[in-house]
Amino acid sequence: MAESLQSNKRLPVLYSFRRCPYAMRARMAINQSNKTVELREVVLRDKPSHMIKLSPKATVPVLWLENGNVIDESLEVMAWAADYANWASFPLKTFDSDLISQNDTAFKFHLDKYKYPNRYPNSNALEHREAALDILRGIEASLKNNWLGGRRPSFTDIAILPFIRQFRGVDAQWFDNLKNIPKVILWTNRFLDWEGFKSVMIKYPQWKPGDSVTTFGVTSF
Ligand SMILES: N[C@@H](CCC(=O)N[C@@H](CS)C(=O)NCC(=O)O)C(=O)O
Repeated sequence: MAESLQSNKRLPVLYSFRRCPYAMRARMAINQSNKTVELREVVLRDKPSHMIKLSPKATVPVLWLENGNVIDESLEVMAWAADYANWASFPLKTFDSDLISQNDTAFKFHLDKYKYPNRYPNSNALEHREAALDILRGIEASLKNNWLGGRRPSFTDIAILPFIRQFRGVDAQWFDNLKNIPKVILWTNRFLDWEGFKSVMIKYPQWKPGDSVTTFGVTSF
């Protein structure tokens, strides 16, 4: 690895934040592809000026490609990674755009109001929990196998499960004992146990300019 770093060619750089669900899905997709990136762990209240220069909207993840192009939407980072995926064993391309956009709009909306009641004093957290649960009841009906895409985690699973993990995390005991979404409960817990998830949750210190390169990606599975 040291040799390639000494050459002129640098790796693509991923600005990421460990606990961000958008960054998680980007990291999982990269980890399931045959790509390697340089990981730069961001602290949201102290973002690197280089990241903001690349992407003034200043959300993570941000991917800075070798050719200078910038990808600053997590689904697009996933799509970039998926082009290089090992299709034979990983159906990363299985893509349910309706489920993903429902997740990124309605589910995320209700999740935030349930998870952060202090930020939304005029909202009723439990009403939003119920609305989010209603969405999960719909997913319950779509879950025919261990994963939405079949026997292995698909693009769609990876795109939405980090958010369902957050929903569960507010009150895991309540979630795990819900009676009407048994498949969703098993699916969410299967995700938490999945090596492809656990391996992207390793902790890294905050990146600072001048730090040595932290490589990320290319796992065998
Ligand atoms: N649509 C963006 C959303 C990314 C996003 O909102 N990330 C959050 C962290 S989870 C963020 O960076 N927020 C900026 C901040 O908190 O300063 C994507 O999919 O990449």
